[in-house]
Amino acid sequence: MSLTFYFAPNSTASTVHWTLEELGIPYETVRVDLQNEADKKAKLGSVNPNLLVPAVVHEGVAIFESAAIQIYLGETFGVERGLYPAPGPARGEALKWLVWCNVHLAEATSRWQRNTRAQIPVEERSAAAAAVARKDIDKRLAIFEGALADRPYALGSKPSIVDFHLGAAIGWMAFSGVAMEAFPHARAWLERLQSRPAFAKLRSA
Ligand SMILES: N[C@@H](CCC(=O)N[C@@H](CS)C(=O)NCC(=O)O)C(=O)O
Repeated sequence: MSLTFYFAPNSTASTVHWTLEELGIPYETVRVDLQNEADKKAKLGSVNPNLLVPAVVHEGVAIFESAAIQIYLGETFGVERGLYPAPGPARGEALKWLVWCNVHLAEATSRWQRNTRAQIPVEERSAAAAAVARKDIDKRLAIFEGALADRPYALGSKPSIVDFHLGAAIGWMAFSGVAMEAFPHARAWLERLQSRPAFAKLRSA
């Protein structure tokens, strides 16, 4: 089995990194310097034409887009390890949250970043757009907060790849200054997840 993981620390790749650590499968890493165009082209050029991390190459096949990678890892390795549901309604719920995270939650997050990050030229940023995006993040976090009202993890009583994916994304948001006080269930969920040994491994990568 050969699996190579292309990543940068503190990036969207942390979603997949968390899953790989929790699965406990062997993998090699290629660390990409996202500030260095030549490094991105050299390492990602043949793997992800978007030149973005994460990407994986499994048995010679390149897969990009974090949600697609999580679904693939879940189906291939996660079901037998109890970290991803077998086909059926629970699988549907897993897919729902993975896609929601990347399409709906990430949309507001990237709008917020786009209008606040110091790397973006000031004339291309809008304080008004940033404020709208920030409110949208809270509205979307409230949806996940509601889902956690009767369960400790996204799919029920046990943690799954869905939690590692959302945990990395929402953990990054909290780290970037999104206050979690209004979302007590999500905050407690995040604390539970971040106490896992796999999370410590991401932080030292
Ligand atoms: N939709 C993609 C987003 C990936 C993405 O935006 N990755 C960022 C890091 S957080 C990246 O590689 N950026 C490099 C660049 O913009 O040059 C996914 O979920 O995999």
